[in-house]
Amino acid sequence: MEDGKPVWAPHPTDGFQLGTIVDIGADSLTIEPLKQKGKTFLAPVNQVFPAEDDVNKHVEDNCSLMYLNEATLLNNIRVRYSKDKIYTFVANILIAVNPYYDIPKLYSSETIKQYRGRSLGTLPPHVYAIADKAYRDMKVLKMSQSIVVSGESGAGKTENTKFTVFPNRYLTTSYGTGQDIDERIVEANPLLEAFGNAKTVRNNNSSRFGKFVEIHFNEKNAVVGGFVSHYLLEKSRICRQSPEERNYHIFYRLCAGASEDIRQKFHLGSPDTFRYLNRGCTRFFASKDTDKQILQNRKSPEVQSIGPFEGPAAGRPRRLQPHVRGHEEDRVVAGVLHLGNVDFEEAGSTSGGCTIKNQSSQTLEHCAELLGLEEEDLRVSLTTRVMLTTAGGAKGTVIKVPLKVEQANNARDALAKAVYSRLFDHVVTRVNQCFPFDSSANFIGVLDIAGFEYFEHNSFEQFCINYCNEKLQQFFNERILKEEQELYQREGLGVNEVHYVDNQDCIDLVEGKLVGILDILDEENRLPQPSDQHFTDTVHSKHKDHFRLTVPRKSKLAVHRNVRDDEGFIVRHFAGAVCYETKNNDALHMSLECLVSESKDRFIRDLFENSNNSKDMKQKAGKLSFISVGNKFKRILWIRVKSPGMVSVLDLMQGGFPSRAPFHELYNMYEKYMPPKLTRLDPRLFCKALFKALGLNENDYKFGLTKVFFRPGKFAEFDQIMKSDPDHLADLVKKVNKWLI
Ligand code: AD9
Ligand code: MG
Repeated sequence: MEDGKPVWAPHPTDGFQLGTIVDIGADSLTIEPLKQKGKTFLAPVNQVFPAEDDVNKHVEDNCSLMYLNEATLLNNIRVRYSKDKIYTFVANILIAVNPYYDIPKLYSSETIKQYRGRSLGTLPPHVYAIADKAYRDMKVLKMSQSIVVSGESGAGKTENTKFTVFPNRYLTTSYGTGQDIDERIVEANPLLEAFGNAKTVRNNNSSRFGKFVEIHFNEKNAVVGGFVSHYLLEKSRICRQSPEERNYHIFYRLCAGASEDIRQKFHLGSPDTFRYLNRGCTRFFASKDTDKQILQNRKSPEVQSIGPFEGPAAGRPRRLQPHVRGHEEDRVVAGVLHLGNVDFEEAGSTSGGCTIKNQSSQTLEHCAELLGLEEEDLRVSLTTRVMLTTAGGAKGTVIKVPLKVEQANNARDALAKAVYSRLFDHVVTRVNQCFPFDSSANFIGVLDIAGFEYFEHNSFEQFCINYCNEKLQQFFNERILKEEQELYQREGLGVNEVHYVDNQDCIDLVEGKLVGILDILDEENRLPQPSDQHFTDTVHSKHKDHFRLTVPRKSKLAVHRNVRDDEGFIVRHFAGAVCYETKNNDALHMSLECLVSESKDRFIRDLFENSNNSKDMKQKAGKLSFISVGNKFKRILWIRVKSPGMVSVLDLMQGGFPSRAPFHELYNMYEKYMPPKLTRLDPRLFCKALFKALGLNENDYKFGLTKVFFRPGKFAEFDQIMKSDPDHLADLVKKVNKWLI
């Protein structure tokens, strides 16, 4: 970095701040902010980055920045954001910033038309440009394509997914067949969101499940149908939410939006009367469309639609008419609410067990009625656990073990979680019945899955999400690497190697055969008496000195709960270290599972019979695993919004030639400094002559077919030389002339 040149330095409170280096220490630099002269601060050497000459200028592709680094990238995005330009490329990756308001015309049908059939980079960055590339690649390569949307909560993943695949949105509008598939997909989405989205502190409509939406096309590349797969619904939310968060939308919509008839039939009251709602936030949000509708009409479109599954377009013939039967889904939702109100107290006897509190007896009755169970069976199954004993040689004797109050609370919650998550599986299956297709040639899939999560308490749910992100990151790295290498090859650069640090060791730690955490967990479950503690010990003993794994310190785990200091582990992910607790209270006792799967109610029975994922889904996606999703990504385009991933991509690109500029652009930029003899050359020769004359180090740049590629920071150095003082420039011109002769 040159003396006096502006740099970006990390500021304790203000992200990156523009300043100049005023002193250089052993491993830190003293920075004087441009805006506050004299108020210096210290910054680590490796986190100070050179700034562009004009920090107010912005570019559509970050790769055309002269200095491409974390700070210039963020600044470019910030400058664009301030002008309502929320999309920016980094090569083939699209970065989206959430504007939190509707930018006029950004998603209009004119805009859709503009992007149709246009190559990436010919129009300003947009999610439509990515969608169109996916479509054109599918058409040309005759291969299914996938778009991965990732980022932290509230970043805009789901909105961008919707702009891509849903009606009046890109793919179905541009390439639909004129049938009403597009509309059906859009009608089904609110239903999915009602059961799978919730208000959190970060997003009033946060998706608490991951989804892979496929839009299927026929041989003629016209839309024929769709399919949604879902992953990892957040189950803990069903029973408990933090004070400012809510349960899934459907609970509130049912309480406030159901007809009087249904309210009475299902014994519904206000959200404040239910334990599964009243420990979180029970407010409705006038700003949210659906909540507003509930408040105004006391009618919720989702509640209307879940019964006969007709919704806003009721009356229109459907290609497939899901069988009509009452308000089953509402009934199960209500059943879960009543289940949550069942309270236990210590039994007076010496058994050490518990009984259901007297005042809960009506609740129990309602719950049993709604879930099609015998009240007495439910009572017994909630307060005892069936065990198979081999003691005393009496093989296979069934005994009932009384549960303590805490254990019964856990059993009740485990049942609620199991019932609701099965219901969610069912909702997804019903949604899929709305846009069936007989056969399809290819699909375009969009993966909308939660980004890296790190809470105060992290459980298996976070572990799965973070593992998934770790896999995506690796896939992402490989993809970018491959794309960079392909570009270098296309441009004839003769460079194949890009050096980068990968995260394979972290992935091995999770999914390694036998010794991986997932296999250890499976193995534990096969033991006659599996235990959290034994599982945790095995994980630690199998990975004693693993760089990615450590034993948590007491203080980390035992904050609010009575947790032993060794009941967990810390995994060092690409995006940061996370401490996971291994205590599991979610296990559904066999007796409870048997009870519900033998319910008198056909609907409930079916939920449990058709096990976790619908048959449809099993056939389509194979065993539900990240790998099967991962394998679907034949060609990948990415929409990224989160910084740890972005930083790691930058690191990766820095190993190659991250900055690039087409010959004609360089020509236009420097033409005015050069003699006519040179400017008469075509842009490629012009650049060649110029570079030769400048005597630039050939390791710092490469000439491709259409562009010049630069090593990190070298584009800017070249620019500095070009814009240096007049004497130097005159010298340069002489050199160029000489070289041309
Ligand atoms: V979460 O991980 O599911 O919690 P997402 O999906 O990343 O999260 P979402 O798409 O739900 O975030 O966006 C949050 C809110 O931001 C939306 O409800 C919109 O109100 C708002 N948003 C996001 N993107 C846009 C946009 N391109 N234009 C306008 C937007 N508003
Ligand atoms: Mg979302």
